[in-house]
Amino acid sequence: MATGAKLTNPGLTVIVESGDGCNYGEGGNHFLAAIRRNIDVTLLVHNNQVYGLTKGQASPTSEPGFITKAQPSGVTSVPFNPVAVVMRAGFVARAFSGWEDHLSGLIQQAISYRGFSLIDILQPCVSFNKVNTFSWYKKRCRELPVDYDPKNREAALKVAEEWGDTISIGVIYRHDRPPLEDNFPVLQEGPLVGRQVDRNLLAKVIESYR
Ligand SMILES: Cc1ncc(C[n+]2csc(CCOP(=O)(O)OP(=O)(O)O)c2C)c(N)n1
Ligand SMILES: [Mg+2]
Repeated sequence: MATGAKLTNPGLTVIVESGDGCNYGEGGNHFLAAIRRNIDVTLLVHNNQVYGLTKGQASPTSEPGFITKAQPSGVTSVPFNPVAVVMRAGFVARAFSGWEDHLSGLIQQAISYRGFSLIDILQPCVSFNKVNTFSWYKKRCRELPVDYDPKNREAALKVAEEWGDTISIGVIYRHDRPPLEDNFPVLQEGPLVGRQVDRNLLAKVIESYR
């Protein structure tokens, strides 16, 4: 829906909000397509490392060994690393919901970036995740140093892979690449939303399917 809205009316600022399960699990195919296309939308993922709404099944970002009603012997799959995957697009940040001012600064940067931007926001699920709690994240989250260069892809991959006693927070990778809208031939004559529909032509198309 976000891709459709942006392509029809590129003047819109499009922000998508969703969970780790919805984005990296159920909607994973859309997520990968958006990265590859580099559509100019901002994706905010509320990553609590669990399917919360459906009452606590493991999500693609759940920790190995995480025990749930659906995974009683613990998760055995390797967790998905969204931050490392998005490096095919252009703007990827990791945030912590406990640092509101820092997070709002990241959201501003992501919105002004032209192309696909992801902020993976680490945040607790107080009902169904008793492992990755507020204090668990608080103990580990560290802001990236001021001299960190988000254009350095190799360094960014290392930071993205880091997931243990320290989890880096901030803009991990940023590189400029033309967004999908710039390369979409039909948009070169202006946004679709402002164009008139040729009713006669439309009637002919519909007629051809009868
Ligand atoms: C395609 C599809 N599959 C399954 C569901 C059922 N469903 C609704 S919410 C949800 C879990 C969402 O988890 P997450 O995105 O992590 O959000 P949270 O509740 O943790 O914030 C599922 C499986 C759905 N809505 N759509
Ligand atoms: Mg979730």
